[in-house]
Amino acid sequence: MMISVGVQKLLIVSCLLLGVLSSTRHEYAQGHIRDRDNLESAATIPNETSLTPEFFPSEGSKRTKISYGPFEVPNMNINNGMISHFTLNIDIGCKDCIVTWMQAGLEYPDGSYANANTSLWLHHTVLYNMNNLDTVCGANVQGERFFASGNERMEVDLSNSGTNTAGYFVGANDTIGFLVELMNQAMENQTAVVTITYEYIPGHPTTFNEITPVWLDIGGCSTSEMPAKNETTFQYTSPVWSANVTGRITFEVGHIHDGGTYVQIAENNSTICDSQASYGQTPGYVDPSGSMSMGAGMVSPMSNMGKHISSMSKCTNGQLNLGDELSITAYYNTSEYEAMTNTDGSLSSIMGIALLYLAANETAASTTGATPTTSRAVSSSSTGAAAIVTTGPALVVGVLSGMLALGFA
Ligand SMILES: [Cu+2]
Repeated sequence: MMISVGVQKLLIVSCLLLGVLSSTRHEYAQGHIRDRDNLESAATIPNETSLTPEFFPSEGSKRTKISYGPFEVPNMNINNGMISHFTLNIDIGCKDCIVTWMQAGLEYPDGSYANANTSLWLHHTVLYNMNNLDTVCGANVQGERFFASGNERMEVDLSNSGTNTAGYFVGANDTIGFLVELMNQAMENQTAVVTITYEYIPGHPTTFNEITPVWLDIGGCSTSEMPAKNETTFQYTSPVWSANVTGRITFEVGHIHDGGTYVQIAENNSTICDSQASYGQTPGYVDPSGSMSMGAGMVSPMSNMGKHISSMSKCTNGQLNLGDELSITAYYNTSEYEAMTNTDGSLSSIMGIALLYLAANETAASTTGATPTTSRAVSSSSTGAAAIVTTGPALVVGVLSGMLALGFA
């Protein structure tokens, strides 16, 4: 077995992560991480399928669908059917490339579709660039969270269908972390394969601006989970974040859980985006008949019963300047839409997140062809910034301090 020095370092980090994370049940929900006592590495070699690229063909763009797993997901009577996996250093199809589009999916090992109608949920997946700092939370979270998806599986269309020469740059030596949380609402164990499709341009064309991801969360930098309330309307607002980066917004989308209606993004107290939830738009997002969500013989008081969030609307414009104050508010109406419950019937916690993507240092007036920049956002809260670096033991320190800061004492 060939193990390079670099890989050995990663294995050390990986072991440390796994060792620390598996030692206790805890909540460390930044970036959607929630340990369910079963963190492990997806050891299998990912499967890769080439697809036809949709944007920037003149730049030699490529589209590839990568499968991760398989993951065994326990039945609903074990830990509410939830399981989490964290893998450090996954293959995303390219290095030294500009990623312009991403979308997650969930399948069975035979390639067939898995969703709420088959009682298998892509509860969350998150990608982290371990070599960068998170723009909003700095060293208080691990790495830079540049992609996330709930079961609604929204596309992250960084270039807005090829109308912006912009994308997320992945460096040749960047290490990508992959978190996935899966949920099984069936009485039997199920096996899932997570897919992420990436469209990218090899290299870094000089005409392309680098995208900076901005993760805003009702839990701020300490958690992504808040308690739900039943049969009522309620909302949570995030802490205000003062922008430490300038850029044109190319894409923004919210994430909430069932029971949620929309995520509002405010800039300097004005709404710049309402990301609205839609429910049950396709059969995958409607419970199979005889769902366990209501007992036999009970009549649903809600017409939306058994329907789950199937998409969130996006926004594709806006401008962020240094010092602009950003916040989000997640709105819920659990009278109208059924909130998620645990196996024992108690309410599951909810989330409220918005991901904004900025073409860094670009202004709204200068769209395509703007001067590219390699500057990165440096978080004002990143006192431990230097800890996360590309090589050596410092990476270990950085990851560990990031994890410890998540409060699992
Ligand atoms: Cu969530």
